[in-house]
Amino acid sequence: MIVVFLLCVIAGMPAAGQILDVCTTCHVNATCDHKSDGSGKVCNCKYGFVGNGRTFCIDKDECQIGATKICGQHTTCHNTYGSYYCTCRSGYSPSNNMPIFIPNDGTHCQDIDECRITGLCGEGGQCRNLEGSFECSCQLGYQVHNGVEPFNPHRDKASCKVVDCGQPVSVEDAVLLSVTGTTYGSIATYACDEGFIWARGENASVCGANGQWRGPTMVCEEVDCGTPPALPHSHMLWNKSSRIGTVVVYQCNSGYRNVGKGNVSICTAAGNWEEPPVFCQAKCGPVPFLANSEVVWHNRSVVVHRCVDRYHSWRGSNVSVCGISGLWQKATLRCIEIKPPINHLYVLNEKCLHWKAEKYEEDTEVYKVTYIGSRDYQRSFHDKRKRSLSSKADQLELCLNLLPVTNYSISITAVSARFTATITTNTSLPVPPAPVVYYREFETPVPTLRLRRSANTLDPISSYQVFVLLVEEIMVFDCSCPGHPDPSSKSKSSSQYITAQILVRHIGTEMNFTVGDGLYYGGFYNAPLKNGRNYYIIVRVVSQWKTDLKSSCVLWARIRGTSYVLKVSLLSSAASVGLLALVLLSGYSFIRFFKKT
Ligand SMILES: *[C@@H]1O[C@H](CO)[C@@H](O)[C@H](O)[C@H]1NC(C)=O
Ligand SMILES: *[C@@H]1O[C@H](CO)[C@@H](O)[C@H](O)[C@H]1NC(C)=O
Ligand SMILES: *[C@@H]1O[C@H](CO)[C@@H](O)[C@H](O)[C@H]1NC(C)=O
Ligand SMILES: *[C@@H]1O[C@H](CO)[C@@H](O)[C@H](O)[C@H]1NC(C)=O
Ligand SMILES: *[C@@H]1O[C@H](CO)[C@@H](O)[C@H](O)[C@H]1NC(C)=O
Ligand SMILES: CC(=O)N[C@H]1CO[C@H](CO)[C@@H](O)[C@@H]1O
Repeated sequence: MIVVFLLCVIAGMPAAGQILDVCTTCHVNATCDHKSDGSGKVCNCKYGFVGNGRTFCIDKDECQIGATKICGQHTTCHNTYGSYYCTCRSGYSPSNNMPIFIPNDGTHCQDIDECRITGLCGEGGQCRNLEGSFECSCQLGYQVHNGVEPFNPHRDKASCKVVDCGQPVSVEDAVLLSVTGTTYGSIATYACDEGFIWARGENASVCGANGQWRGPTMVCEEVDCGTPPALPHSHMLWNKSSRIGTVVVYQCNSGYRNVGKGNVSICTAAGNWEEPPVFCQAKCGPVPFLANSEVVWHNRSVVVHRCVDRYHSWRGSNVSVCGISGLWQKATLRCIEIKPPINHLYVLNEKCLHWKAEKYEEDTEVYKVTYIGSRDYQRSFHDKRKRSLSSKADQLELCLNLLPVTNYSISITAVSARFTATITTNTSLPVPPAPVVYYREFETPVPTLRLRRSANTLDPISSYQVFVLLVEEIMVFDCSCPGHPDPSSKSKSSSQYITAQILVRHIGTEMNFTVGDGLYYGGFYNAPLKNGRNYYIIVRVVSQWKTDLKSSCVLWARIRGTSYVLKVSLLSSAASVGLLALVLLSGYSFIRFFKKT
C-alpha cells in the first residue's frame, strides 16, 4: 500500500522535473532512466529498493511475504540489502545443485533420498526415505537395540543387531534331534523319547524374528497300544499291559487250530500291536454225515447224532469228535431201518418158503417153522409139522413137503429176535395118480377086473370111473371129459359110457370089479356087454375140489369079441385136459401117451 502510494506521488510531479536535471537528483540507490515516451528522464529506485528514486530508495524485504511464496516449497528465504536469496531446508537440495538460488530460473528444492547412501542405518538396518528425512528399522532377523523402531541413527543411539534365539528349548519326553543354528529361521528338530510316541503338534522349532524359539508344539505321549485286537476263535494270554514291548500270545479255541504264521503280537514303538498272523481255522469242518441220522447237538468239536424216525441205532458211539489231526472221528453208530426180523415172506411154487432176514450181519438166527395143513373136505386131516433152521444168511429158503389141496398156515419164528411171522397158503389140485391096473384081455362079456389103489392123500375127493368103449373104426376118448358125469344124462353115446363110479375112499388097497353085472355103482348102471362085440375098459381117476377137476386114465382091459387088432393111443397132458385116443388098426396094437404141446 505504501509503495503504491509513493509511486503515485512521483507520477504526480511532472512540472518540476521538466525544469531540473532530474538525473542529478536521483537517489544513490536509484537509476536515471529515459521515460518510455521519450519526454525526459526519470529516477527509478534500483531493483530491490522501493522509493521515489530521488529522496529515498529503501530496501525491500522480499522474504517478508513468506519463503514459501518467494522461494518455493522446503526453502528458507534470506533477505539481503536490496535483494534476497533462497536456500533449501535440511533434507532437501536445490535442483541446480548450488548452495543458494533465486527461484526465478526455475530452481526448486527437492527431497534428498538419504537411503541411497548404503549402510546409513547400520548392519541389519533398513532405510526408509521420508519427505525431507528418513528412518531406520531392522531387517528380518535383526532386532533393535538401545531404542525403538523406527529410529534415526543421527539422532538416536538405537541400532540393529542380529537375532539370536540361543539354545533350543527342551521339550518334555522328547530329545533334540538336530539344530541348524541359533539365528533367525534356524530349525531345531525333536523326536519323542523312546517309549513315547508323537501324539500331536509340530516336531520342529523355528528361531523367530523376536529372538524366541517358536514351538515345538509336539506332545509326546507314552506308548499305549491299548487292548490287543481280538481274533476270531481264539483267546489271548496277556499281562494286561499295553506298553511298548508287551507280548500277547494267541491261542486258538478248542476245536480250532492255528494255520497262521505265528502266535504272538508285540506292542510296537509306533503304539500299535503288531499284526498277528494267527489264523484259527475250524479243525474238522462241517459235521460228518451219517446215513439216516440227524444231528441232535453239535459244536465245533463234538457232534451228537441220532437216528431219524423209523430207524434205530445199532451198536457204536453216537458221538463224532474232532480229532487232533483235524479230522472227524466219526460216530460208529449205524442207523438201521426198523423192520420185522422176517420180511418178504412168501411161498414159491407151493413148495418153498422164502423170506428176508432183517438182522445184523454176522449174527446167526435160529428160525423155527411150524406149518399146519387143513382141509375143508377132510375134517380129520391135520398135517402138522415142524422144521428148524439156523442161518446167517439174509435171504432164506426152506422147502416144505406140502400136501396138495390143503390150506396151510405157516408160522416162522426168529428165535433170538423173538419175532413170529405167519403166512397162509393153498396148495392146488394135481393130476391124480392112476391106479395100478392088472391089464387083461377077456373073451367073456362078464369079466372081473382087478386094480390096486395108489395111495393118495386126495382120496377123499377122488373117485374111479369105469368107462366102457365099444370098439369102432376110429374112437376118440377124452380123459378130461365129462367133468361132471351125470348118471341120468341121456346124452351119453352108446359107443362110450360110464358103467360105474366108485368113491376111492370106499376102496381098500385092492378092488375087484366085474363089468356088466347089471348093478348100480355110484348111480351108474353097469350094463351087460353084448356078445361078440369088442370093448375096451378104461378106468379114470377123477379128483375134484370145488371147481377144480383133474383126472388121469389108464386102459384096464380088452374084451374080445372079434379078431380086430387095436392101436391104442393115450393122449394126455399134465394139465386137466387129457386125451385118450384109441385108433383101430388091423393086426397091430399098442398104447402110447402123447404130450400135448
Ligand atoms: C516331524 O514331523 C513330520 C511331519 O509333520 C515328519 O515327516 C517327520 O518325519 C518328523 N520328524 C521326526 C524326526 O519325527
Ligand atoms: C464242545 O462241547 C464239548 C462238550 O460239551 C466241550 O468239551 C468242548 O470244549 C466244546 N468245544 C467247543 C469248540 O466249544
Ligand atoms: C381153504 O380156505 C378157504 C377159505 O376159508 C376155503 O374156502 C377153502 O375151502 C379151503 N380149502 C381147503 C382145501 O380146505
Ligand atoms: C386159497 O384158495 C382160495 C380159493 O380156494 C383162494 O381164493 C385164495 O386166494 C387162496 N389163497 C392163497 C393164499 O393162495
Ligand atoms: C379079488 O379076486 C382075487 C381072485 O381072483 C382074490 O384073490 C382077492 O381076494 C379078491 N379081492 C377082493 C378084495 O375081493
Ligand atoms: C544514502 C543511502 O541510502 N545509501 C545506501 C545505498 O545502497 C547501499 C547498498 O547498496 C547502502 O549501503 C547505502 O547506505
